[in-house]
Amino acid sequence: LTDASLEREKTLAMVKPDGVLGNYTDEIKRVILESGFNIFKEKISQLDEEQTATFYAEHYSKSFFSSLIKYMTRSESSGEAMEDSVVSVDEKGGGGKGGLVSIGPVLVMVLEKENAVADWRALIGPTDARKAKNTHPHSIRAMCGLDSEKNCVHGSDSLQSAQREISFFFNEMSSG
Ligand code: RTP
Ligand code: MG
Repeated sequence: LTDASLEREKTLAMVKPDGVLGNYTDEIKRVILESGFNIFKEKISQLDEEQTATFYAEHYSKSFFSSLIKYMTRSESSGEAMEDSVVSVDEKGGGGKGGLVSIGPVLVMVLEKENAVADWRALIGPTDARKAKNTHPHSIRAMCGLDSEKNCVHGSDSLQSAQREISFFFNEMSSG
């Protein structure tokens, strides 16, 4: 760690399964770097239902909670992109039990810059991607989101959330 990286604010960014499977990762990372963030850490991960429920625990009582779990774990088939990803996993023999195996890969990144939490939230735009397309046409959710659920990316909503979410994904003893 350099002194500079210790001082700069950090936030957790995630490209959700629709963003990864829609091949938006490179474009999103280009926008991140052009906007002055440093990508301090990154990894591809895969959330199961329990991990998603923990990550989004604040929404446990919301009407959209079970739908959110399915979206983030990609545990329910819907649409052609989904079926394509299922087929490719099966062809690679990814733990198939004779049936379809669905996966919801996510790319998680620790972004750092001055005012990282608020600036990343501003860059991704409003939760509802349909609204983003109308009112924030240059936002990331306008670029790759679909609606109020399938919105392509996540951003920590406070410094406290950022600390919790960064340790949720990056607390391994071996990581630097
Ligand atoms: P995120 O936490 O993923 O960055 O999104 P956010 O702060 O903009 O929105 P939040 O209220 O925290 O909601 C978390 C995620 O739940 C899904 N959602 N679905 N169907 C719905 O009305 C609805 N509302 C929210 C979205 O995937 C949202 O990002
Ligand atoms: Mg949120």
